[in-house]
Amino acid sequence: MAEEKKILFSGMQATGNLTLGNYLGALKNWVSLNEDYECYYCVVDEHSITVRQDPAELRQRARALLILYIAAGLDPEKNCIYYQSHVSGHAELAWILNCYTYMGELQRMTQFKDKSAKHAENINAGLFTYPVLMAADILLFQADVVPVGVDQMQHLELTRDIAQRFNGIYGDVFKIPEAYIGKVGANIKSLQNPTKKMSKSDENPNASIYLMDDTDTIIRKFKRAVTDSESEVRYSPDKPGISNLIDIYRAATGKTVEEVEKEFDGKGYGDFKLAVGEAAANLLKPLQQRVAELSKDKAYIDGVIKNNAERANYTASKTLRKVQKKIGFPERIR
Ligand code: ATP
Ligand code: LTN
Repeated sequence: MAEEKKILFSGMQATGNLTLGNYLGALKNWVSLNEDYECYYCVVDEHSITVRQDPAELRQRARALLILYIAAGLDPEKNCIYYQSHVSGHAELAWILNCYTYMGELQRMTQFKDKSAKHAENINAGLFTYPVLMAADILLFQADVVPVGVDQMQHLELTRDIAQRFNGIYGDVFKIPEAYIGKVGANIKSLQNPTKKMSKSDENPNASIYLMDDTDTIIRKFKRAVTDSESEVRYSPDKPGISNLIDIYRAATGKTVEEVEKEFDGKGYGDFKLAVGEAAANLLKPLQQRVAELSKDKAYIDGVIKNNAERANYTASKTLRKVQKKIGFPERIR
């Protein structure tokens, strides 16, 4: 009998427009993982409301993100792609786990400190307990591995602590998840400040390439990318701007650093920036076309949403029932 696949869970927030960094660093690398793992990719819309959202915009962005998952190549027959808000187990388990998480642990979370400084007018309890909802996401599916960026490692550590604490009291209820360290995805930097990562919440639109940017915009942004005062296309720690552009070019074309350096030997930054812009635009064009096609096929997307929510609910409820029983909630009468 075939060995059962390990479980992988990840999620993205539907806030802001996804960038080339999100694509090259995460989404693009997720596509082949379903060969080795049973994969769950959630649009974490419940996390989004920790910051005030416009309802129509949230609904539209959540759907756009779900479509983008599929357009990037995640086959919804082979990957469970769904909205967090369609599986009530997330919120139910989060409540339970809240009672097994200490204030002190949450006070230490750097994302909470950053976000509460940024949204000083709305430091709500949800923002504080955000990591507990994330722990619930992961533990609900008994995930073995979780692909996350370094900024989320602290939340994953907390998830492990909560799971171990719970298991210590009630026996082996939760699988203890690990960070997924696969083939390391590209780490893309801001075009305006190449020592900072490219981020969808950057206030300067020239700092990020958005996945839906058109070719002219992409080329213009690369033209304006901050580099150095030399003119040699060479990969080096003291040339963060050019090194970032080389990384993007490599990721888009599959070439090696040596090949790129050779290709632009004797040419200036102008030629190189144009080539990177064209390569990035060519990489994104098929993705954009696929998004446009899928967006028109309402019946197909609605079908995916319905079927995958059912699948996710089925799996989630198994863990939830087990947890409820362990902690002493009364049995359901059928
Ligand atoms: P925000 O600006 O709202 O914090 P973000 O753009 O940093 O968002 P996240 O939602 O935190 O993105 O991350 C989604 C996924 O994309 C994560 O797996 C993260 O590691 C990856 N990712 C984000 N930015 C980059 C980047 N510049 N390079 C590589 N991977 C990235
Ligand atoms: N907090 C994450 C998004 C997220 C997530 C998750 C990632 C929510 N739940 C579960 C992995 C697993 C972020 O902001 N990138």
